[in-house]
Amino acid sequence: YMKDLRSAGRGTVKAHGGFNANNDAEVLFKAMKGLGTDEDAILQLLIARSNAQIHKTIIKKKNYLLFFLFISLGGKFESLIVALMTPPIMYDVTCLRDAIKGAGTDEKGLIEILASRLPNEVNEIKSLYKREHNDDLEKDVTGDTGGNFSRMLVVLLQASRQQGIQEDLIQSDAQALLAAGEQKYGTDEGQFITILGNRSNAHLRRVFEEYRKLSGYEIEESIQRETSGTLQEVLLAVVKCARSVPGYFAESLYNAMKGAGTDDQKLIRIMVSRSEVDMMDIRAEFRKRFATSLHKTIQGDTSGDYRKALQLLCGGDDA
Ligand SMILES: *[C@@H]1O[C@H](CO)[C@@H](O)[C@H](O)[C@H]1NC(C)=O
Ligand SMILES: *[C@@H]1O[C@H](CO)[C@@H](O)[C@H](O)[C@H]1NC(C)=O
Ligand SMILES: [Ca+2]
Repeated sequence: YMKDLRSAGRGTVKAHGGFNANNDAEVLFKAMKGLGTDEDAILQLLIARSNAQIHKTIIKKKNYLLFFLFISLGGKFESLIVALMTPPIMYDVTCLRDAIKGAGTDEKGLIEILASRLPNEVNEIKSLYKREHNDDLEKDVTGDTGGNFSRMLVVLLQASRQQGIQEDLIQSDAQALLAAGEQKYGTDEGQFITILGNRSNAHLRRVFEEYRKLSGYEIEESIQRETSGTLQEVLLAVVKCARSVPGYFAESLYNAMKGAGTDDQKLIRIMVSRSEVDMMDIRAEFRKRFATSLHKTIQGDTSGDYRKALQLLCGGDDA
């Protein structure tokens, strides 16, 4: 499916037709060696290549390239370039590892990745995590989180969503959600976890529609009333992804930049991980939901080479 998405051409970063790994390695090497670094040359080249092509280039001059890169760039710009040079599944593994093993736990990072990735991607992430760190991702996640939030993350990690729409379950799922929340004193959180964690996105969209007819509420409103804290956050993320993954990321990008300060970690993570997948759709959703474009928001919130790189990943403005 990921391959389908990539070849559907909804990304802003694409494979370059006249690609030659030797030539690219040469250009990058020249841009990085000597005094100073030609950031512009690095950027222009990296953004005009797919991640797989960047990989073939790096393999050519592996150690030198990374060595020069690390001593040359620094800060947010370096984080972004290193992210661009990392294969997608490896990048997810690195972000998850950082979210768990860094100081404290980055629950928002865990939620973003586990709620939005497809079952087959989650499975690839788990095996690569094991190979890279010789640890079990599920064990690491449960070691760092607790309660029903932890249970929901485990269900997402099990990646056992049913496929398609089960017509005979739509009505009973909507009814079960209503009985577990609005119609109950307290909340049966387990019921929310089971339904939101195990059904396909297409099925969930039908359940939400039925839920609104039954109760008069959007499912988001009920989740907000019936749950709290990180469990609420992960359930809302799953609902938003079921409605629209690009919509979820457009909103996340908006939140990363709105107000004073910027969540650069999140900004980099989303801009890089979606650039080959669905950035065109994210841009369109951003424009639709907010009174401005993603390109202009980046313009106002960042600066220097970092801004230039993010805007290139954005791929253009939307009027
Ligand atoms: C988690 O959900 C279960 C099942 O709904 C419930 O019995 C339990 O009290 C919940 N745990 C917490 C900490 O709220
Ligand atoms: C669904 O989620 C629950 C956790 O609430 C899990 O125990 C169960 O095995 C999952 N799978 C199915 C098919 O319901
Ligand atoms: Ca209730």
